[in-house]
Amino acid sequence: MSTHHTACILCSRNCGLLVEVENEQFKKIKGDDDCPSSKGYICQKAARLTHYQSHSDRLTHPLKRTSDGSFVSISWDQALDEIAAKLKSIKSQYGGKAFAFYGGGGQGNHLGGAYNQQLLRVMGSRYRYNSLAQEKTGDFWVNGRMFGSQKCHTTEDVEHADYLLVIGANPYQSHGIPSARDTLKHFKNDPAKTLVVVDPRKTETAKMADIHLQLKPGTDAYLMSAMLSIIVREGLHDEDFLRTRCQGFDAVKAELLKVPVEQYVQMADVPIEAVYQVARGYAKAQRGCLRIDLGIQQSLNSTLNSYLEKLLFLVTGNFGIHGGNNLHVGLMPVITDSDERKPSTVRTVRHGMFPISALYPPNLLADEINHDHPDRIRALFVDSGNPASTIADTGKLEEAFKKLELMVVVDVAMTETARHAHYVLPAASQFEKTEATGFNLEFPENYFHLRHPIFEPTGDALPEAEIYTRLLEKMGAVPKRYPVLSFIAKHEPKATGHALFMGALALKFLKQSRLKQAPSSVLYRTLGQAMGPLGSAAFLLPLSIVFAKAHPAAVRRAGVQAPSWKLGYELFQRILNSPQGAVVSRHEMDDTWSLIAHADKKIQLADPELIQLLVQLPQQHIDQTCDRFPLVLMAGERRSYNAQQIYRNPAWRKQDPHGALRIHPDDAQKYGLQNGGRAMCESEAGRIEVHVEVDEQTRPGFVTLPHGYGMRFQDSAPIGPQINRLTPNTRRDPLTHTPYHKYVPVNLLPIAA
Ligand SMILES: Nc1nc2c(c(=O)[nH]1)N[C@H]1C(S)=C(S)[C@@H](COP(=O)(O)OP(=O)(O)OC[C@H]3O[C@@H](n4cnc5c(=O)[nH]c(N)nc54)[C@H](O)[C@@H]3O)O[C@H]1N2
Ligand SMILES: Nc1nc2c(c(=O)[nH]1)N[C@H]1C(S)=C(S)[C@@H](COP(=O)(O)OP(=O)(O)OC[C@H]3O[C@@H](n4cnc5c(=O)[nH]c(N)nc54)[C@H](O)[C@@H]3O)O[C@H]1N2
Ligand code: SF4
Ligand SMILES: [Mo]
Repeated sequence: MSTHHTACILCSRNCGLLVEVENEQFKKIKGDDDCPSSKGYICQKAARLTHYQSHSDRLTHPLKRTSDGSFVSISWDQALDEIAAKLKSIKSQYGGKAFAFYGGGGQGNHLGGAYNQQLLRVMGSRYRYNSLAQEKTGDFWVNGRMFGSQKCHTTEDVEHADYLLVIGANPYQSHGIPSARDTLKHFKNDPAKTLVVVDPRKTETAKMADIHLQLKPGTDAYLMSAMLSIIVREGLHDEDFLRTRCQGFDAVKAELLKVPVEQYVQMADVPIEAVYQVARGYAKAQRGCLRIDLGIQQSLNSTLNSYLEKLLFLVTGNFGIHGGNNLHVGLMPVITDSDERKPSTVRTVRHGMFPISALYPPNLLADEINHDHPDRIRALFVDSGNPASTIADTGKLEEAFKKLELMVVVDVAMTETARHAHYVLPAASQFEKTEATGFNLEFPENYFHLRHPIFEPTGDALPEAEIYTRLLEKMGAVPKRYPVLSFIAKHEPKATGHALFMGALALKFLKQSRLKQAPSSVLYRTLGQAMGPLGSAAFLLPLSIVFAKAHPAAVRRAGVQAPSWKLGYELFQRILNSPQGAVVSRHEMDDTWSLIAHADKKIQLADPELIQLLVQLPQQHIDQTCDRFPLVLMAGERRSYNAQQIYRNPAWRKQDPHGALRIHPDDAQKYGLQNGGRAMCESEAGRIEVHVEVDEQTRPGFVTLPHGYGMRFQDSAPIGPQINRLTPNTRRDPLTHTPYHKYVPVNLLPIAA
């Protein structure tokens, strides 16, 4: 028996775990008290990680699809030789635009991203599609305008807040904030703290709240505008903060004063006194904090929602303070900047869509594959995602997949997407390789957790670092050996802290500039080889050096001590030597201002495109239901027993085996439905059968189906609802094309027992 530090890989929190292992199996899983970010916290899902690590649908060998649709096992060499040849022929015939990449990292696996993005570069393509562009790109785009770069991402210091406003999020189930349930309990039990929840359903989080505004779905833009209007009308805005830290408040104020408060609150259908109470309470709070998520990011007016949400914490000055909202740093840059106004912007062929944070919207992927233009997408790599289940309009996507000349899936399990691929490549699981999270979004303290491998890879599975490096070698994009670099990496004394190696590497890139397309693979084959099992993390060395150079005082405050030239190296060593996770920087609150990317270090409140969204609000439809589809479906609710597409074996669930549709008793009666009965749920995109759960907590007119169901297991039929058969890819934000998953007009018809 052995004990290991690792982390849960089911959600972005990546809580630290201490696991006992026996006979290549998890024996015991508990929260790791030594993990500096989660400090022992876990939720009920982590103890079942065996359902991810070892199950019968794990991929064990590279597979190739045959003409009759079945798969045969082939060797790695055959698979990668054939894929390399096909990629090269597609590139030479059609150019880089014919290639797209989907996914590239999930809830806990972000090292692979450093390797797979090299393939895009080598193919000469910019088309990275990723789930973040199903939720967060509206937010990133607004950040670009307000803070000067899409890299400027805001976070929330929930734990130290005394007034927490949660809009469109259910952290009790979905987490996303540190130690969510404990933190919420503090709010519930501490009379000095106030919790407000804005949600059409009385969720587990709403039940703990002092005030719950059970608004009409899709009306948050009206509610937030009304709150902002009340705040400026009553002079509750933070004059001092707005003058010293922001630009453009007067223009915003002029628009907010025009808001018809009563009318907007009526549209949201919540009590007006409660809205005044919340607007005043939040504005006057010492430490007011705002937490938002998919409820406003995947519903009507989502980009405007992202703007209004930020105005709420900026206008009230709840920014750059303990217990407020803040900008943050990060060692591994998951969010990048791609300002579409730059001439170098590459747009998609069919929709002319630009990238946001270098990501293209999944909502458009099927259309960009399935059309007649010679520059359409012809080859697709999918890694760490299951788009056949998770992108809007599954039916359209399945049609599009048939048009691909090459489709390759890299996954740990046989997914719904993999079933459509020409080649399926088995990745080592996140407990069988070195891995790390990229979602370290904390401020003022930031962490990094490099997890060490615990098990041997299953069958022939390989880590992504090895898969992509081998593929690039076979494509002739990188050499296999680097004798000089490897020699230096192996023999460099500790005293020079990899400085000689970095110097030699820079020289190599200077001489052979095409290697700059694949720096992670070069590091992996040289320094990585000298690092043993942690070799795929070699690319963290230059990132650590850059990070230490940018934030030397914060890195030193975190306890890393070394002269400036060696600080990055020491930080790298700390990361390698901290299997329980490491603190990498400790900032001072005032560092927030230096993180703003605008040259004047001020926040731009009144970008004309943002103001325009606000001005246009009165022209938007507040109700998109109709006689044919009279109910609003939230397609994709986080519950106790869903975890993305990660746990495939249904045996992990203690309840809700069917992933039932929740409906208010009055609606159940109206539509002739019974608790435990079945119904046909239909939308303009498709229809699926669902199980009915009558639920007092949801708002009449609003029904919910869970995220994270609809997978097949051991060749079974789909288990639970395949929600994206119901979501049309046309219902989306007009600017960013993020889907309205939380607002799908549907109808329900009873199915006789
Ligand atoms: N258990 C579990 N946890 C998860 C995941 C999982 O699969 N399972 N997935 C993870 C991922 S990838 C993400 S992105 C997060 C998402 O986390 P959340 O966004 O917190 O989760 P959701 O349940 O999708 O939606 C949040 C809330 O939005 C509400 N809502 C729906 N429509 C509206 C509306 O019009 N206005 C408002 N104000 N609220 C509305 C819903 O009732 C719901 O309570 O969860 C993460 N955590
Ligand atoms: N209707 C509707 N659709 C939604 C949502 C919704 O609320 N409603 N939510 C959206 C959101 S917020 C998100 S984040 C997406 C999530 O959807 P996806 O982006 O598709 O991601 P996951 O469901 O997390 O799937 C992760 C995949 O990675 C695989 N995997 C796990 N570990 C590894 C590894 O180490 N290497 C490799 N190569 N693969 C691995 C798993 O087997 C699984 O197939 O769904 C989106 N889709
Ligand atoms: S599911 Fe999320 S909150 Fe729960 S233990 Fe895993 S990482 Fe932590
Ligand atoms: Mo997500």
